[in-house]
Amino acid sequence: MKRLSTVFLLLFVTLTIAQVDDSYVKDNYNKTETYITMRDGIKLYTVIYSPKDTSKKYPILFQRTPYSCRPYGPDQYRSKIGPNEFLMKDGYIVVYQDVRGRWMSEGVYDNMRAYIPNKKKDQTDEASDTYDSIDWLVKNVKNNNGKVGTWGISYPGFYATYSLLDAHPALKASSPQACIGDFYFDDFHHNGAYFLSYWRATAVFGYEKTEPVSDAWYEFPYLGTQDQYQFFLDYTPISKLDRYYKEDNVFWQQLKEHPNYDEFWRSRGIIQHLKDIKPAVMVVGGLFDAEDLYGPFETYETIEETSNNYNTVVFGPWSHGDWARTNKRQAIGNVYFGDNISEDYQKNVETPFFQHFLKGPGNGDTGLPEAYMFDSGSREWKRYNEWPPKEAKPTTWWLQSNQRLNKVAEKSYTFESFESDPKKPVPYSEDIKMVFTPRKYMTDDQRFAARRTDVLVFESPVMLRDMTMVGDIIAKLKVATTGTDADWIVKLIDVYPPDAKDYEETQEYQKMSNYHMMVRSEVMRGRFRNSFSEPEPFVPNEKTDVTIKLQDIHHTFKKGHKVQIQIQSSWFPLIDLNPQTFVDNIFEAEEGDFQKQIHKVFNDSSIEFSILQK
Ligand code: PG9
Repeated sequence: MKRLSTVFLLLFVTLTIAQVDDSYVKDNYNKTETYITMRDGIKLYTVIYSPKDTSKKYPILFQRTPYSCRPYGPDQYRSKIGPNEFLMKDGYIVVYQDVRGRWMSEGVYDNMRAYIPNKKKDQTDEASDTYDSIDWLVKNVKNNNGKVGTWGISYPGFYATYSLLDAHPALKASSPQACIGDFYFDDFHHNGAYFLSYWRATAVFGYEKTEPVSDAWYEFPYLGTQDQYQFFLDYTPISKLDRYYKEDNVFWQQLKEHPNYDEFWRSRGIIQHLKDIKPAVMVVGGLFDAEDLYGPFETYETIEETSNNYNTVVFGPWSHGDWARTNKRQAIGNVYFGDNISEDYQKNVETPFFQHFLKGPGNGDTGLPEAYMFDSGSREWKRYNEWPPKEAKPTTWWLQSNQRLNKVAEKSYTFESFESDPKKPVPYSEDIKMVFTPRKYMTDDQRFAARRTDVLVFESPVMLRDMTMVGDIIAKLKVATTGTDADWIVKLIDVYPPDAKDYEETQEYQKMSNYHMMVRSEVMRGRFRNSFSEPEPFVPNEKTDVTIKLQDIHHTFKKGHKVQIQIQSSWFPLIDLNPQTFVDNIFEAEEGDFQKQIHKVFNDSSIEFSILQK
């Protein structure tokens, strides 16, 4: 009986602490709701949380979002505000704003609205909306110290990047995190392949609203199954999905009408505009972020090339947005990376960054490194003076015959071949789950794929010593197909040794012994091999170059592990099916276009990467 009462007491105390945390904002901040008028008269809903202690001045932390500033209403408070709890308790004026055309704001939404350089007086974009908002905030919000920081994860990260363009002079620091750079290379597409796994999410940005709304005006279709592989196979050709998303889903129509990298997508990419950036920037991303990897790496690297501002980068063992959570154990799927990784980052990296530039000297002496990178193989953080490290040594390995991965090119080479059947595509995951957006596959075991006859496996000998791979990876494939179109997927895998121990997170009937951990993966839709805007068919049976860049990694392949490359031509339903017959627009392909084909990968194909020698 005694034990039971102890359990109840513990439960009561825990709940009380949780409630204290939940009321922290209401107890320490005042909430003000207002509309800020933009230069063209459109009013944007803005909510301001100001510290109740008015004895001092505070910087403003500002987030613009398409995902709503909920909860709306004077007496409804968020349980947490700002990038993390340390900053929340350190005291800032925290401001959220519904971007133009979303939720309680007026105006018409435009997905990834294109930036307009040298805007005329009545022209607006997200840069002018941010400028006008910051200008109003610093002039009208009581007790602000005249300094503003912006931050956001994913789409809000895109708006944080946008705040750097035509930046207001009060903007001193910005942290774009998992920031979308370009919807043709982030989220909805990778290198021309449509991410079918995002299909349900199209609803979020598909429907236009005509007046301010405080509740969602869109809904997700009920699909009646969690078996996404079978569901999307049954809805191939992809035009069958029009049954669910009709003409009123504007974004679905745009995706179908723009299969190539045309002006519609190119104009919406923000990377091209990142020049002569003035505010301090700290880009943050997850090494296993399934949604936005291109964006944060390209944002950091482009600003590094084009600007002289304080510009740093942080990549941890995180999937999308993990760094903003407070999970004690940091794990992704079956793979555990360590304890308190996100909290340590929030306390010792993110908070000092904003404190320095918004409350402190702001001279750049933050004590933080240029690049703070987690090694997903050795499970440790490393500090670098540049990214990628200049001491990294370029290396080439070859996809040799009898499926070996080797440092030496063969004198004479042949090819490996496989039959690619659109009726039985290679799954991207073994999970039976209708995802909203993909996540877990980024570290999943790839043995299920290795055992298929339509997946080629090239494997190194057992590593005799640790080898740290840093930066991006370039797969230079030499291929041929009996068809006139094909997708090429390259997966870099860390093969664990037989004695690897399971983690708490390792799922039932899964073993870390010989685990084939996905480290990085990427697709190239073959029609775009020479140009993303001008697709080209393959000439059947003609040896052809297909080069694929895999996004940066920071991973030690430890002694006793092996390096493995897998190559396949479908990845379903992460991406849509390539009919393997060249058609103008795959969104309009018909049943008869989907044909089995034989693909070849020649053994003078190679993988280029960089390593840090011990
Ligand atoms: N980049 C993420 C996303 C965008 C659009 C649809 C679904 C997800 C994000 O903003 O979280």
